[in-house]
Amino acid sequence: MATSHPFTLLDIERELNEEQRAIQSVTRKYVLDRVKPNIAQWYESAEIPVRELARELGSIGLLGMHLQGYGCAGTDATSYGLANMELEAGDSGLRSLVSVQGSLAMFAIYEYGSEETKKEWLPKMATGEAIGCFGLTEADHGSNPAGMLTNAKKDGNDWIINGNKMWITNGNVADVAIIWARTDEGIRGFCVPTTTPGFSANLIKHKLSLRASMTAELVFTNMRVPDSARLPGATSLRAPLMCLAEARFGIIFGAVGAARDCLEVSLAYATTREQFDGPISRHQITQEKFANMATRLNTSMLLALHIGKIKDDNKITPQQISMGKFNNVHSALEIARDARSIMGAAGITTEYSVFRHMVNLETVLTYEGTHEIHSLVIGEALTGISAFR
Ligand code: TGC
Ligand code: FAD
Repeated sequence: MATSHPFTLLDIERELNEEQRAIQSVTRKYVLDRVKPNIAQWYESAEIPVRELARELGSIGLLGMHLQGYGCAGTDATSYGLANMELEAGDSGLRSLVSVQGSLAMFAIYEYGSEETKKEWLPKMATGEAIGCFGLTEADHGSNPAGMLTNAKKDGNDWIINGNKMWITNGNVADVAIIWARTDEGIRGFCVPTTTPGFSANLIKHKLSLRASMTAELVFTNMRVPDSARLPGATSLRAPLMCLAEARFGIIFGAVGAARDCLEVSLAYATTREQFDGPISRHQITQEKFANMATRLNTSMLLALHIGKIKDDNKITPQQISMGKFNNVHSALEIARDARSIMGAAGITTEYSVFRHMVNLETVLTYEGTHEIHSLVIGEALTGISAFR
């Protein structure tokens, strides 16, 4: 018996309502038509048409889709998760584009910005006309953003910002940057047009993972911004960490998408690839790999949907999100590695998606809180002891 879809075994799709299925199906079609035929070339050349894609993703309502008003679609969290899943089945870089735009940059403005800032930026970010980036990480402060050195000093009604941010997705193509900086009163967020004098961005080259995504260093040199650029609702490190919780939620589903694609591709390959006078799918070791992969995949999907339901009930905690990312990204990597091994030499090329997903997932394991950081969040929840320091 061959199953056409890895989720058929547990009939997981019965968990979804009509609207969620519709959003998933529109996103899946977009990925099939627009991303799958081009992604290998974008990945190899490390050039992705971010502006074009942003407009297309905006036109199908995927940018900031879980936010209400200001041109955003206002869907439930689970639908947003499912869209992330389909996007990441295409490539983690595409999901990153949508995560950074909607969950980090737009969410920061939506949750913490003034009404004026929201009206100025959110509608054009929802259509993809304007691209946002989110600058939290610094070269020496990745897992520990509380140690950031980028600083903002008050000067009359303005702020002068100095410092650097590192590893910033779309930093070199963004129209607007959300910048987190230390002030005399604590950590604050600023919404800064990238045309502001003193702002510059340098593309980070030679990445071997997430090549279909731009990553940049941001440099701020005596960058003067008015007090209206400050996000008034953001009054401590809690604000950027709340944004991260939004984006991590999308990754919980996204990782399932990358893993699903690996399983589908390797399953199709194994049923047609012959060795020792028959398909390699008949070998017990290969079947055990598929059993592990499918079980991990379905478990991850159930976890994602469970966390989606809690988020839709507005009861989600950071610890629950950490457990979702901790499990689902790690499982996706295991699935990708098994898929790669099943495909032998063919598995290492860009002709198939599995190696690309596998190396992308190495980044996904690191960004939005490393696997170790999430294990410590869960450990703290269980023991009551913080082991970060
Ligand atoms: P700590 O003292 O624990 O917390 C400070 C305040 O924040 C609150 N909080 C959270 N709120 C929401 N969500 C969370 N996950 C939260 N974690 C903590 C906390 O309650 C407290 O609030 P308050 O009101 O009491 O002040 O902070 P800490 O300095 O000890 O750090 C804790 C730690 C290590 C968990 C945190 O620093 C952390 O998560 N580090 C990882 C950094 C990280 O994930 N960076 C990601 C950068 S963005 C990115 O990678 C984008 S990738 C592109 C893409 O998504 O595709
Ligand atoms: P480090 O923090 O130096 O960690 C190195 C190792 O030490 C890891 O294994 C880590 O788990 C471990 N470690 C650290 N502290 C502890 C501890 N207390 N206990 C146990 N182990 C620990 N950031 C942004 O702000 N915006 C973006 O748009 C963005 N996009 C990114 C895109 C890409 C492609 C990449 C690769 C990164 C991006 N990041 C972004 C940065 C990302 O969030 C950081 O890389 C991540 O938070 C880890 O920081 P680090 O790389 O400095 O690693």
